[in-house]
Amino acid sequence: MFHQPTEETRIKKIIMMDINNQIQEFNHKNRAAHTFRFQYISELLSQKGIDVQAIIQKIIDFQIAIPSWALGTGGTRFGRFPGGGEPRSLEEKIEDIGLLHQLNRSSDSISLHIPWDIPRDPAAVKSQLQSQGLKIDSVNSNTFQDQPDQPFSYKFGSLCHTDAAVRQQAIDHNIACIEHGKALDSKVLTVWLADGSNFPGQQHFRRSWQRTADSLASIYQAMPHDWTMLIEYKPYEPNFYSMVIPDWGSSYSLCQHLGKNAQVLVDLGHHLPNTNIEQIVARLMHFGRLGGFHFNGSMYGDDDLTTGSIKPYQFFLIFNELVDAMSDPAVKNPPLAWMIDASHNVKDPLEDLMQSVQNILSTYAKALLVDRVALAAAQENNDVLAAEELLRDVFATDTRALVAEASRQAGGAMDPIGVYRSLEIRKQLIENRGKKSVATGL
Ligand code: RM4
Ligand code: MN
Ligand code: MN
Repeated sequence: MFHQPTEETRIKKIIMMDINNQIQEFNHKNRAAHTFRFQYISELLSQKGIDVQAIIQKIIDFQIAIPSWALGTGGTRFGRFPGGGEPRSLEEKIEDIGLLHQLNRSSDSISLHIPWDIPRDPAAVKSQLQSQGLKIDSVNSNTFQDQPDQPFSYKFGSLCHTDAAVRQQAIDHNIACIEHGKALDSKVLTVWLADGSNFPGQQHFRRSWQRTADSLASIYQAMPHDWTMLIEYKPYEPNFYSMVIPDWGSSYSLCQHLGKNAQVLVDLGHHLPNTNIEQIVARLMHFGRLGGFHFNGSMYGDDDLTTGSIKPYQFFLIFNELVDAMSDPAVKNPPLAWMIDASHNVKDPLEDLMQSVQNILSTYAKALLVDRVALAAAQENNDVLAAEELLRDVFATDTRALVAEASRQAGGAMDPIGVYRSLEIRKQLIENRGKKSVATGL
């Protein structure tokens, strides 16, 4: 059941109201150091003819959705080590995201995973979202786990299953997700399938593909005309021999088959080591088929680490392609849905999310600084060194003061994690929700 505001949530709301004052105080205290750093980068960029305020506005406008399933402590198949104060209900998850958004002004939406977070009382959810300045981004279906009350098992797949009754159950679940989304004004359904096989011979590649394509078509037909279906690929896990949708080419082909409202979703961790993700991004945008993006950090696979923590240069090169295509009027790609898809095993989930947002924004800012005219000239002249150095120079530029300034101008904290720590927010959440509270999700 959706929780009515209880005494404890009422108390916490009072604490949250105070945060705005504390943010302003904190900003004021650190003003001198910030001004020094901001003036330095502003002068540096102005000398290059860059409109600094235009860059700041772009950073302010860049909003990243937070998934409802990533507010608790993540685990591995070996264990889980919760830090306490996890949100116990959808209402508390929305509160956490509202808090994040107050701090950084860049997390204005939430992605829901069904059935981990079923909005039982959509009107109440909507009014809570509104009061916290938030909205629903996408609804995400889950046919990778069996629910206690479902008649058929997904052990051998969902939309690809050999049994039509299992496929229908998975189709119906996706349609139910669309209904939940409609009630909350979402317009995006994200489909990630765990379907695949663990052993050679287990699954017929062509037939399982065709069944998946047909099932997706049934879901696509049930979608309102102004909705988008995002199809996410992943090379392995939970199936290790084959996945029905392992790569961008498979997602792309399904989208082509379904229609113009189907788009590919790139999750950064869903690639084998050393894959040239920036090239994939450029290809998909060239085709007008990149619809969504899941940010996270990866060492080997779907590690779901902090965005930008492992390969910051590659992350910058990916953003460079995104910005290049987004700023090219010849590219007819729709606006992208940005989301963090991470799992927090050893960090405080809220701190980890803020760290990811900071890394995303500072990397986006770098990509905005690339001199695209000079880069194109170097490329046309085959001046390899000049082209590479243009990128490396921007990558080495410290853009954090631009992000801090954007947050300050938007009413947020110049140092969101600093404020969060100095206010001991996790301690307050533990006091309100308990040490052993458990969030649904990863
Ligand atoms: C998958 C994929 C999906 C996410 C699930 C929880 O690996 O990244 O986007 O919904 O995990
Ligand atoms: Mn994902
Ligand atoms: Mn994933």
